[in-house]
Amino acid sequence: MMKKRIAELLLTAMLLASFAACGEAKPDSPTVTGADPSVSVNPEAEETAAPETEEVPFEAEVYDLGGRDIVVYMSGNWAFDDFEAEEMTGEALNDARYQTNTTVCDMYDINLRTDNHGGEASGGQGAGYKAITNTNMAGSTEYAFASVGCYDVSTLAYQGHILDLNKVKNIDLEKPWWDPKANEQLSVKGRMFYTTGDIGVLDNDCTYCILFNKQVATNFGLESPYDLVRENRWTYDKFIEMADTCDADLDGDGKFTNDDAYGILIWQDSVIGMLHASGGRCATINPDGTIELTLNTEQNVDVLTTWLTDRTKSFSYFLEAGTDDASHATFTGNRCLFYTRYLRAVSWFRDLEADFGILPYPKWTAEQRDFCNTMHAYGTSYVCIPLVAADVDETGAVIEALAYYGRMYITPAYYDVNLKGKYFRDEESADMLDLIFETRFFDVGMYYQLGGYNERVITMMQQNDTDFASMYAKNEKVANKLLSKINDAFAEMGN
Ligand SMILES: [Ca+2]
Ligand SMILES: [Ca+2]
Repeated sequence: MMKKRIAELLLTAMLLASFAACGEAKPDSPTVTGADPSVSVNPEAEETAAPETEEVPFEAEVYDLGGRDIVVYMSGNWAFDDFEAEEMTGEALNDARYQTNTTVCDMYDINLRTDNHGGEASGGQGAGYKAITNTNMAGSTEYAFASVGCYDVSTLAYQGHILDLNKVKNIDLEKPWWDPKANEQLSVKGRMFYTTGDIGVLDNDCTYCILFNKQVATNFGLESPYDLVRENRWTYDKFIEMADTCDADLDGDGKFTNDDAYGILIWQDSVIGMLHASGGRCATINPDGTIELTLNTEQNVDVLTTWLTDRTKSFSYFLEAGTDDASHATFTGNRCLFYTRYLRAVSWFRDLEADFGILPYPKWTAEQRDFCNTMHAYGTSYVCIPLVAADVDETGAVIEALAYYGRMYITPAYYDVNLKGKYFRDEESADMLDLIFETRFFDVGMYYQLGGYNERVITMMQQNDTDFASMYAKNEKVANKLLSKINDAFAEMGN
C-alpha cells in the first residue's frame, strides 16, 4: 500500500512536471478527491495526500451520429438514476451527470435517453433478463446498451445474450475509467461481458464499507481507525477488540435494546462483506475460464463462523429489517462505534450532527496482501450491450465517452457529496474511498447464486445460526450442478 501510494505520487509528480514543461497545466483537470494538487507533487508529502488523477487520453473514435436516439435500458433491484439528468439543479451529482451527458451528446450529436426499470425484481431471470432476451429474439435494436442487475446480467452472459466488451471497438477496458479488478476477476478466457466503473454511481453506493462514529472513538480513547488502516493494523481482531470496549447496558435493565450502547450495528449482508474482506470467494474464475466453487476453504469457514458468532455477542446490535430509524439512533446518538453497511448509507447521515468516518472492511489478518471491499450483488447493475445491437462501433464510442467524462465529472462529484458533512469536510475519508474503490472485489459465485449460498448465509445471520459447515454441505450438490451448466455454456462458446 505504502509503496504503491508513493509510486503514484512519483508518477503524478512526473506527469505534472511534463504538463508544466509543455505549458499545458490544466486548472480544470479532474481530481478524484478535490485535494490541492500542490500537496501531491511532493513525494515526501504525508501518505494522507490524495494523488492527482492521472491524465489519460480519450482515444475512441468520434462520430457524427446525426441526432439519433441512444436508448439505455436500465434495470436492477435498486432504483437508480445513472445516465439521467434533465437540467442543472445545483445538486452536485445531478449536475455532474448533466455535464457528462451534454458533453457526450454534443460530441456525437446524439439524444441520450433512458428506459428505466430500476427497482423491478432482478433475480436471475428478472426484468433485465427478459428485456434483453426479448429484444434479441425479436431482432430489435431499440436499446443501444443497458445497465442490468447483477443476477440478471450474469445469466445473460453465460447464455450468450450480451457481447464481449473486449471485442467492441472503441471500448478499452484497460483505461482507468473502467474497474481494473473487474477485468481481473470477471474475465472468462479473456471475455468480459459486463463491467462497471466511473460511468455511474450505483456501483459506488452498493460498495460495502464500515462507518465509524468519531465521538464514540474519542469517548473511549480508541486509536484512530484511519491510522490503523494506514499502518496495516486494521484487522478483524482489532475491529472486534475495539467494538468490545463500547457496549454497555446503559439503562441497567439487564437487557440489550435500542436504548443501550454497542460496538457494532450489523447489517445482515455484512456476512458476505466479511467473507470477501478476507479475500474469500464463493466461486473463482480459473485462468482456463472454468468457474470453481471455492467457498468451503478452511479460512472461509473460519471467517464465516467467527463473524456469525461475534454477531451474537453483546457488543453487536443486529439490524432487524424495517427498524432502521430506531436502530440508527444508536449510531447517530453516539452510542455505537461501527456500522457495517454500504456507501449509500453515508448520504443518510452527512446532514446530521454525528461526526463519522468511512472505513474499508478489515483484513482477516495483517498478512493478507490487500484490503478487499465488495459490492452488494443484490443492488448493483452492470453495463452491457445486447447481442443483437446495431452500430456497435458507434455505441462503444458513446459508452467509452460516458465513462471517460464520468471519471472527469461524476466520480469527483460523488466524492464531494459523500465527504461533505454539515459542519466539516472529511478529508481523511477521501483516502479511504480511494482505497475502497481500488480494492473492489468481484465474486461470480454470489452473482450466479450458487447453492443459494448468498441468501443462506444471510438467513444464518438472521437466525443466530453459526453452523456454516452443515449448511454448506446440504447445498453443495445443487451448487455444483448449476456450476456445471454454466461452465458447459461458456466452454461451448469456444476460444
Ligand atoms: Ca462508479
Ligand atoms: Ca438495557
